[in-house]
Amino acid sequence: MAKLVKKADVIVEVIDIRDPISTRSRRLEKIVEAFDKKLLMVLNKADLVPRLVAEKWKRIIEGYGYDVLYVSATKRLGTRILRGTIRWIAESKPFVAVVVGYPKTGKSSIINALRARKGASTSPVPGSPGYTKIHQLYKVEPGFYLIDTPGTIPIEGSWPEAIIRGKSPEELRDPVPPAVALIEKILKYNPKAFEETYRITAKDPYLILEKLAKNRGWIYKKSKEPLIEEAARTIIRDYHKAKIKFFIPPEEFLRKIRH
Ligand SMILES: Nc1nc2c(ncn2[C@@H]2O[C@H](COP(=O)(O)OP(=O)(O)OP(=O)(O)O)[C@@H](O)[C@H]2O)c(=O)[nH]1
Ligand SMILES: [Mg+2]
Repeated sequence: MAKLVKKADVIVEVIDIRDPISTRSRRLEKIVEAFDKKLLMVLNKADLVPRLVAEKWKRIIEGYGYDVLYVSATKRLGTRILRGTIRWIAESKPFVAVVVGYPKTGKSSIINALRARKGASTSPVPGSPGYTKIHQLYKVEPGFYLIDTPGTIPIEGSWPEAIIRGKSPEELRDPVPPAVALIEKILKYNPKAFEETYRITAKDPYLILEKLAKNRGWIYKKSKEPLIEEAARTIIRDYHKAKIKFFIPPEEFLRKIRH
């Protein structure tokens, strides 16, 4: 990561706006500061939160002295401004901006959105949909280059983000505990999240997993018990795919740091 930062003129850190504090990397930011590079923070998936919430998060992070934008890569909101801001921060051409961030925050989607005018192909690694595995250089326009990176920054702290972003859901040996923690977190901030996404009204995480498994027909052949592991993987996957709506209220963060 340090090598990559050293090579870049601008570092674009992609953060999931539903939970900016646990999806930003202080470690990355420190490396960027150590090399005295320019950093732009991009709060992505802004289509999933109310505009006012996006504005508040932007202001909070700006308060720490960073340049911040919020965008929706997939809905192409704010992406023109993003392109202009990267150009502006880089100051002169040619330049290379490297797009980094935790897995599944939407780095590749952002690059696609920035290159949209070219209508270019989107998948840098054929045969591995969704999972960026190599560093890939893209040209946005003459003199404006972007590097996509796999989500390989060491994931700091917080449970369950560290687990669910550390590996793909398929690779998790026991996906149930992190899924339960994720469900609890989501329910805390949006009690209707699972009703909205799966029409499941239950409020207990295990019941939600059971219901989802039953609804989808995932049951152990012999015991007829619901296959909650599969449901757990699905919820983690759908959370990454931004199918589950919730957000951490900025006010809660402000209250916490005041105490
Ligand atoms: N709703 C919504 N979904 C998004 C947005 N950006 C990305 N996604 C979804 O989030 C998931 C992950 O996006 P990617 O662009 O593959 O994320 P990434 O950071 O490149 O992932 P890795 O390369 O695996 O680390 C995909 O299912 C995207 O469709 C957004 O702005 N809004
Ligand atoms: Mg990617």
